[in-house]
Amino acid sequence: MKCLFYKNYGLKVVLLGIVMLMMLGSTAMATPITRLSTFDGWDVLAEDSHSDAYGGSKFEADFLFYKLDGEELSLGLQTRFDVEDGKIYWNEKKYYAGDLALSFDGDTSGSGGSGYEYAVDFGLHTHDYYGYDHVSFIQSGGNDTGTDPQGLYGGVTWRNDLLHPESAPFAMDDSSGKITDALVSNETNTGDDENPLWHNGYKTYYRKIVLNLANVSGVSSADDVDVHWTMSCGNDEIDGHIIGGNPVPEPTTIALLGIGLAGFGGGYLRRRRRQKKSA
Ligand SMILES: [Ca+2]
Ligand SMILES: [Ca+2]
Ligand SMILES: [Ca+2]
Repeated sequence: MKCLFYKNYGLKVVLLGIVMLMMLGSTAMATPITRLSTFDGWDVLAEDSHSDAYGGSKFEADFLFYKLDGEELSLGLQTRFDVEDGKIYWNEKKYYAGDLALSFDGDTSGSGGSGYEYAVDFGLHTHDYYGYDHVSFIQSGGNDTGTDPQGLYGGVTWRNDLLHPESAPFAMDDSSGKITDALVSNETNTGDDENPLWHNGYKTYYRKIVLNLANVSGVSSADDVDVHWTMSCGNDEIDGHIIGGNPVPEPTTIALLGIGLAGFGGGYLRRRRRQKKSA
């Protein structure tokens, strides 16, 4: 939802009219992205914009879901990026899925995603943006293997060879080690259509993990949980935040509402902000 704030009430009616027309337009053009039926019964942790990825649909992160049952935390990612085998080939270049970044202390500040001290590795083979360098915490002969065993890792540092650095953190570069399995599920069948990868006209993929928070030192279900995910270019990202078992919508600044409107609004356009929705 786009919100505008004006000082000049003389222009208010005119600008509100324009905004309403834009909203009607975006509604008419909206893509019918809804939750996969495999996430029926889960809560929405974050619903990202369904049309904000650089490079288009193949890079769209759409939803994070969660379930909290005592100390057992389930997290789900729904994205049109291929997180089944973890890579796509597009425009003569390969792109790779990142790891799921987690923080349990309510603080995600710090450069390069250093506020995310934990990662769930999907066990995928990961490269940097240019596709030259493997990315993993397991070093072999001085070279990354590119693949870590799936699971929850602590003491994580991040590798951020991103085209869009604002999407950091990307992939686990180092770690104090694997804490526990995370029971990754990436069944091909999305449960929605006859062709299992298709959902409402788009190829759609998902990953599910289950963590027992009792395995994470000093963490309980009542604590803050921050979740972040992106891919090797950073073309899109998604962020979720749970406090005391409830999701918190997080505002994110958008680049520009539109050159035309920005020009028209001029000095009256004080602030542009996108509020990430939590349905
Ligand atoms: Ca998106
Ligand atoms: Ca943190
Ligand atoms: Ca990895």
